[in-house]
Amino acid sequence: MSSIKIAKAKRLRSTPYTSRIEKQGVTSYTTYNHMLLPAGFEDSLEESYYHLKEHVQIWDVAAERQVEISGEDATELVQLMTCRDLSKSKDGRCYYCPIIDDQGGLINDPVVLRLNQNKWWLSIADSDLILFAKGLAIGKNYNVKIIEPNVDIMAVQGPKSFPLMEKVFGKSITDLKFFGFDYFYFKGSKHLIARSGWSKQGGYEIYVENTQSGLELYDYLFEIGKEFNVKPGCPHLIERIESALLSYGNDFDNSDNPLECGFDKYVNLDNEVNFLGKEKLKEIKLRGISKKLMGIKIDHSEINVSKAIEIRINSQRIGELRSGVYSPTFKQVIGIVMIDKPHFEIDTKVEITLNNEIKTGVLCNIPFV
Ligand code: THG
Repeated sequence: MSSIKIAKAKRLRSTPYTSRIEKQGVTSYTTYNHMLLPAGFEDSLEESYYHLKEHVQIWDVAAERQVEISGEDATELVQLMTCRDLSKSKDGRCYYCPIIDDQGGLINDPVVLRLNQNKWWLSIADSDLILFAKGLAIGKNYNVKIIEPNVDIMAVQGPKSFPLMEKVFGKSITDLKFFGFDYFYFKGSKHLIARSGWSKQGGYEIYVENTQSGLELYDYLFEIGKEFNVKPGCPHLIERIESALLSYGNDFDNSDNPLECGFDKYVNLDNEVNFLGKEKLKEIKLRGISKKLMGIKIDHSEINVSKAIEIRINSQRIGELRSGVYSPTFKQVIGIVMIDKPHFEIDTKVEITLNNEIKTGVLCNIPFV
């Protein structure tokens, strides 16, 4: 593969951690919310995969930007944008929420944090949710304030994140439940920390507001993390596909609805909660979906996906592959595919052309087992 430099600019924002990860050997970036998101370090993809599954990594995920919605109509606006019922939500909890438009098309899939009744953070995937929120607020004449606050997330991921974080913040941090958050002190500065992160290896996300203290904490985690074999890392292609953590813009986008993407458990159509696209989703549910996001396993040892790749049966297109990687665990290529009706049945045999050769794949459910 050729390696081409990325041209930095103000528009392509750096993070407070950028200078540190560049000293630590970052080798590639992607962009996310108009910001740099590290995509690899000096270790190979497989080395970092095993490291993440056994030890602990610190990730610069500041590109997961916050959309802060506050004011007396904040809750109504947040609920208007998501098909997940937030009526029983609680302060100090995170909620994974599909954000949809009036047609039921997905706009984003943030982790939503309820700071309090009148203040929410939407920790967004890669689309300009803030513009959608502002447009709705203007149209609805809501009394809300919508900003992107200075919050730069640092994730601590991997099984040894638990002893590492306990060493820094004390025993109480291990009481945090999955998708709960609370405030913890580091050398006198308060930090919001959630038990969450874009891996299934366990860990935390530190929502750094006090940059100075956050950078000290970053350095400290590496200093005292030596005994846990801490390394810098980033969201991991193999791990996230195996774990079926979906990526907006890759696996789904505005042309897909939450029922097609398997987000059924975050779709509440049976009560009085008011959100955009609700009637549309009811219609779709009644009629049945016309395509479905699934997994695929392909007998092959490598793949590089930079655009959708056609999936066929007897040379007829029946869908497309949207993400894929060689999995050292399954010892084959695994991928995320969108498959048209009526072909979205598990164990269906399909064809895909990789490196000019026709390969055989089998459809399966996600997460992969
Ligand atoms: N953390 C934070 N912000 C984020 C992400 C994150 N913003 C962008 C992106 N990631 C949003 N996408 C996801 C996708 C999946 C999950 C979180 C964010 C996730 N899902 C769990 C699962 O699938 O098992 C749990 C969901 C649930 O049931 O509540 O964690 O990673 N801050």
